[in-house]
Amino acid sequence: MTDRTSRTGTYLSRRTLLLSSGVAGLSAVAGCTTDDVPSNTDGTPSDDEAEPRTVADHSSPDLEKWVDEVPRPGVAEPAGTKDGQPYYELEMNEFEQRLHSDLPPTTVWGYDGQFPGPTIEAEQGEPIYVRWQNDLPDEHLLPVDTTVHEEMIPYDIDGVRTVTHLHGGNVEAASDGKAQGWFTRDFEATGPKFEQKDYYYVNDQPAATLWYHDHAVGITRLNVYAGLAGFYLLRSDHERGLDLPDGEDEIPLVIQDRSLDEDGSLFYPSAVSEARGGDESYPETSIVPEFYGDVPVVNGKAWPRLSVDPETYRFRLLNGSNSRFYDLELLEYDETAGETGDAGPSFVQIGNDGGLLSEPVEIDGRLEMGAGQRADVVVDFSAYAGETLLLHNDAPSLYRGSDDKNEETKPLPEIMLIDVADASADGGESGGETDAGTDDDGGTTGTVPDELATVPDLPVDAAEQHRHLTLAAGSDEYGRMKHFLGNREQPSGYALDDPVTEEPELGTTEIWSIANNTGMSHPMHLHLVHFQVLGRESLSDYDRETDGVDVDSLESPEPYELGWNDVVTVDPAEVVHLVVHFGEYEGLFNDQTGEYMWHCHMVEHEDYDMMRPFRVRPSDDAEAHDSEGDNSATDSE
Ligand SMILES: [Cu+2]
Repeated sequence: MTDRTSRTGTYLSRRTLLLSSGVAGLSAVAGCTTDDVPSNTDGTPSDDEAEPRTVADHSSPDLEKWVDEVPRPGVAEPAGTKDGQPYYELEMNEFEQRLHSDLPPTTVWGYDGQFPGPTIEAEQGEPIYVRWQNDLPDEHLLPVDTTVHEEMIPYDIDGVRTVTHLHGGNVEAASDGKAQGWFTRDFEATGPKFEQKDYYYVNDQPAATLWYHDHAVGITRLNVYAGLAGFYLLRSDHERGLDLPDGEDEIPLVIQDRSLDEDGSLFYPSAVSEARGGDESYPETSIVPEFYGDVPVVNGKAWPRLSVDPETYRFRLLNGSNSRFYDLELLEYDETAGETGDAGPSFVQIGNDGGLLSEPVEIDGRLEMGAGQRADVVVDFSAYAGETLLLHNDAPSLYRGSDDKNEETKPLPEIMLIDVADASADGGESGGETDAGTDDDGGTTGTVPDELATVPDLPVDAAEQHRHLTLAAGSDEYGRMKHFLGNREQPSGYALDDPVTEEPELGTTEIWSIANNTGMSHPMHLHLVHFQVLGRESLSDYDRETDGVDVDSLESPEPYELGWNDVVTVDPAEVVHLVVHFGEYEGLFNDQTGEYMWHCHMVEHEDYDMMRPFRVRPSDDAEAHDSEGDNSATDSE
């Protein structure tokens, strides 16, 4: 009762505060239902002083499911050449796009008028240049919390800060798209780490499903949510030689979750709900701890359906959501009854974040994807002619963490419907296009070869450095939850702008052990490099004072964690051990030095404050050589 009284007092003080500052629309604060929340869409102009809106107060319109066909993202075309290489200009802009047939068009952001942005088709060994142009309006589409990194962000400048990161790109530091390398429209203002307008992607790494997305410090969550993301498919002769499904049978699918208003506009919360700790002490417009939308959006369509023939397809799956985990499986589905049945065709995983696996892996059960992760999978629909399947997700929002029961973090089970055409309709619908695949003798993997690529093991014993890293939770001056990255020397974590603490040497192999001291799972991402997952152990078994890992004693990586990864999920109270090589390795990847980032890929966490730089320093040999040069120059003076 005491608590109840004090909460009432909280509401009153909040109400008083808002009234005195002349802000209308208090029902969200007073915890009323959705019906009572004034809509921005009732004809009154909405402006900066719109009422705070939390996820708990909001429900998206009740849309009919499985109406629209999943579109394919467009393909980017070079604008010309630069230094003899293809040169792209991709413009970030604001436009309207229909996310569902029954909704008015939604104002979104994208690249070249597309959400998701056009796919860049790149070729191994053929570098390209990209100029990421910012042509966005002066004002952000979504509510901006100006307390996030206010010490380093000039929130009063005109224009929206953006910077595009090629996720999974083994690229030079100046083209990495780091958080503080932002720029506004026409490069009018630039961040302290901005270096150049044209990014150079050397494409000297295995063929892989990469993607590009915004990375501007403090507002990445908002820029990505508004739509700034797209695919970057790196291909190679080797991959083509595998004769995997291609053309119409290769489909990139980016899975996102959004919340929408009745007028079709994107909803993103401007305040933290009470259930997540929000109270009157929080800033007027506040970053939220995580974001979970109630509408699945695949390639920019809400509740979509995908029509396939009863044959083998290649799906390039990308979790492009802000915070949400997915645990995916195809289930038989009775569309009339709205009921799921038995398991459908399994995912046969052929590639991971950083390229092809050594051999196909049939996923027995669910395929897990944290934010930012890709899964290159093959699915054989030949036994499901005429059937309907559901792409089903059973991951709770906070995943294997705590506090996953409150209303705003509810799961999103239904993602996409798949209609498998009748076998008899195949010839008519495909317009005479036929696929090879008559030589299927590989059992469950259909036309997929037994050997896909050479993925050398990184030798753990050769690791020259063992980094003991931490994920930590804390709070800010307003009492809001905040996450940090730390290490053995400072387990409670560092600020983004504290001096660089992780400085691997080019040409060396390291072990990165990431210990999760928080109450929820985090998908951890390293820029520049791809790593291999050695395994997991519980925090209680982990000795952070001792270097070296006994791999045999660890819980093995999941089947979908084999090969080259750039994101790995670390659960609460566990340690994940990675082995990573910095620089070229057995003809794979390339040498780069300089500053990059590592961070949680839940973008709400990345913004606040789960992101740190690391710096790859030149090899000691090179440094010795450089200092010799310096000395001789000094001598000659
Ligand atoms: Cu996180």
